[in-house]
Amino acid sequence: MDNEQEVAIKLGIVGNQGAGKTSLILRVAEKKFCGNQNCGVAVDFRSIRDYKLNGKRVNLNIFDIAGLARNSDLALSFIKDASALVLAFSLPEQEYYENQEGQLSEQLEVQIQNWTDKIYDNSSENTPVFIVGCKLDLVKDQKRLIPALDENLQEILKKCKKVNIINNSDKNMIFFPTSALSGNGVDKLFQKWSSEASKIKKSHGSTLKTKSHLKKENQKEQCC
Ligand SMILES: Nc1nc2c(ncn2[C@@H]2O[C@H](COP(=O)(O)OP(=O)(O)O)[C@@H](O)[C@H]2O)c(=O)[nH]1
Ligand SMILES: [Mg+2]
Repeated sequence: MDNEQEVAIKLGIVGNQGAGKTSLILRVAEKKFCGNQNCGVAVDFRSIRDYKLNGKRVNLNIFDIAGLARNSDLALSFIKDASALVLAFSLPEQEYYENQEGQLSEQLEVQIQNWTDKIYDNSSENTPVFIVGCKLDLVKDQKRLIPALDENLQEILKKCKKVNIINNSDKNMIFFPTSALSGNGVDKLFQKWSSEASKIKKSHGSTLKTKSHLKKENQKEQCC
């Protein structure tokens, strides 16, 4: 008989609608790419049972928080519940919005700032965050775009609220390029994502407070 307790790991994925979040999850959950699906549901929940992590079997519970729902209380509560988060953005969109001098547009900065604000205000302290570029297969000039994006993201993140970004140490980069179509980079990301989440899972629970919660408490203390 198997006496092993079932371990469930809560993961959250945020990012603008169309970034590629649902496709990323489906690549691992169903080992396939479902092209041209309409994945615009507000909060999508996906459970991956018996996922192999460090030789053990765990269940991954993933909350896919679509761009449209980013201000809803429900979406924010999923950010709070997750033990580790992915912030996804679309790679080919960056290539598309590049200006003639090859500089990347402000549009990525707005996205990253918006989501790091939400994560900072609503996640538990030190929640690991992975920045993930999706749809790598659609990038025409990867050799040029990827290092440029990496540099750009490092600059952008200096201006954002400080969240616990986990670097892509294998590639010496700040972000993880992936393709749900080819599967490139996806397994490695999920291994690291769930592994980081499992490390902080034990201390995860009602005792952990979000930063906005702590801010409110500090304000109360300072008050009369
Ligand atoms: N070529 C390609 N298309 C992708 C990839 N990931 C997502 N897409 C497409 O991009 C669109 C938006 O993806 P979706 O996963 O629904 O994004 P979400 O709104 O962030 O969940 C869909 O038409 C997907 O088929 C990828 O890795 N490669
Ligand atoms: Mg989706």
